[in-house]
Order: sequence, then structure tokens, then C-alpha cells
Amino acid sequence: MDNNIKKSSSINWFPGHMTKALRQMEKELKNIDIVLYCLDARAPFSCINPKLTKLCQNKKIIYVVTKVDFVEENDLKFVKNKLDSTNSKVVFVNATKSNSCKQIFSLSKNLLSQKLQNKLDRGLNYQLKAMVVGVPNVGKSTIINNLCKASKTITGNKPGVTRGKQWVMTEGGLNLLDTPGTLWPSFDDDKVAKNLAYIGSIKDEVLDLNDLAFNFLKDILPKYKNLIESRYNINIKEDSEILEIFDQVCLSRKCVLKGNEPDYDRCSKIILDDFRKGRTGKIFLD
Ligand SMILES: Nc1nc2c(ncn2[C@@H]2O[C@H](COP(=O)(O)OP(=O)(O)OP(=O)(O)O)[C@@H](O)[C@H]2O)c(=O)[nH]1
Ligand SMILES: [Mg+2]
Repeated sequence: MDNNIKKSSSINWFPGHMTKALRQMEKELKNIDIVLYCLDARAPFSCINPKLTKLCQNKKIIYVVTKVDFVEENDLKFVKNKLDSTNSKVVFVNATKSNSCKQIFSLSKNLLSQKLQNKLDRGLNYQLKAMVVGVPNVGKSTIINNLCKASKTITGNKPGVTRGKQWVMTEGGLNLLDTPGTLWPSFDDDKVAKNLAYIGSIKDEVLDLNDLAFNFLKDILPKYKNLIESRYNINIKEDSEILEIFDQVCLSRKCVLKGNEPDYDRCSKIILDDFRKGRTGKIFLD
């Protein structure tokens, strides 16, 4: 095979509602003061959508790193250093914890202080308008609910929950536009595609979950062998093949078919679900 040919990932999910959403966002942008660009702390750089970044290039951006409860402090420091170098502001939140997002209010007002002052000088009490964007399932709608202290938007632990735009007002002087999670037409980097699939940003129905769980184990074992051992109560030998480890997990979780064959389908779901819900431990993928 010609190594110069760039091979795109076999993973792909870019349904029509995302194209429509991106078009709607582009239309809305002229009325938007600030973009809250949400990134999952477990794979923040994989969550950077080239289409969204291009769309928002002339806007003030706050990167909102969500799900910080799923990663270690030193990984967050690494993320902060990298994002600080983009000249955009960065906040870290656990959006399921009340009041965790309120710094977004003061940061937005600081960034737009000149505009707010100009409006005030003209006697206007202007409400800033923020558009909340990001790949599916990063916690956009949860952040909005956190900021308005009410369940104004629908949330759910699967990608593609929000299907259309929705404005929500808050008492903190910020009007928030919830948007559907968006991806891009094809992933050049297979690692990015896999990370997005691991964190649940890509619909499971378009994925080969056995393949994904196998790759997940392969990707995280060098750094997180101890977490897998303790989660599944197994002992991993230095020279074990990934499939052997997969078999050990199957046995430990009693995922066995008739004839003692490992039930990879059931075990794959368990492995991915454990990671996505943070039960495997604090794992950083980027
Ligand atoms: N542990 C944890 N869970 C979170 C956090 N933020 C969001 N979640 C959970 O992540 C899941 C997805 O949240 P949503 O707010 O629906 O995500 P979204 O980005 O709006 O998703 P789409 O609308 O599908 O694009 C939900 O189960 C939330 O409870 C967080 O900071 N920590
Ligand atoms: Mg949503």
C-alpha cells in the first residue's frame, strides 16, 4: 500500500441533522457575543471539531472543559497549558454539580466588558448572547441547566439528544443558545475517531462495539493496566495479548456463552459503559 495516501478512519457519523445544525449555527452567529466551546476532559483535543472552529473563528471563545470529575488533576493542568496557548479563556466544570459553572458568567462579562459599557452608556441593560457548541454528549445542555438552575433543556447519557436550537435565559445576565452536538464528515485521524467513540460522542449503533472495546483495552493498557486489573479483579501478565485480557474480563464478568465461549458482545458493552460512567477510574485519552 502507498504510505503517502492518507487513510481516513473507518468510523464515521455525520447524519443530516448535524449538517442542518451547523447551517443554523452559522446563521445565528451574527447575533452571538460569545461561544462556549465544550470539550470533554477525557479527550479535549479530540473534541475540537474543525468545522466548528472554522465557523467560530471570528468570535470570542471560552473553552468549557466538562466532566473534570473523570480525570486526574495533573491531566487537567496539561489541558490548561495547551488551551491557554490558544489565547482563548478556559474554564473547567463538573456540570452535574450545582454552581460549578457560574464562573462562566463573570468570564463572559469580562470578555465583553467594552460592549456592555457602551450599551450602558446608552441606557441599555444588554443581555449577552452565548452559543453553546461541541461534539455530541459533552454536556452542553447540562451546562445550560446548571447555569439557569433549572431543567430547561433535555439531557441524556447518549449522543444526539438535542436535535434543534433552543434559547434559554438565565438570571446571570446571559442568554444561552443550546445547539445539537456536531461532528464532521470524515475523521482523518483514527485516534480522534476512536476517542470520540470511547467517550460516547458517536452513536453506538454505527460502531462495531467488539472492535471498539478491544481497541479501548489496547489503547489504555500501557498507562492504566492497574485500573483494569482492579476494576475486573484480574491479574494481567506482562506478555499477555489483548485478546487474552479480553477473555479474562469476559470470565470475570461471567460473559460466557454455551460451550464456555466468551460473550464478547456483552463484555464489550460492559467495558465501554464502565469507562463512560467513570467506574473504571480516571482515564485521560488525549
Ligand atoms: N460526570 C459528569 N457528567 C456530566 C457532566 N456534564 C454532563 N454530564 C453527563 O453527560 C451526559 C450528556 O449530557 P448532555 O448535557 O445531554 O450532553 P450534550 O452535549 O447536550 O449532548 P447532545 O445534545 O447529545 O449533543 C448526561 O448524562 C450528563 O449528566 C460532568 O461535568 N460530569
Ligand atoms: Mg444537548
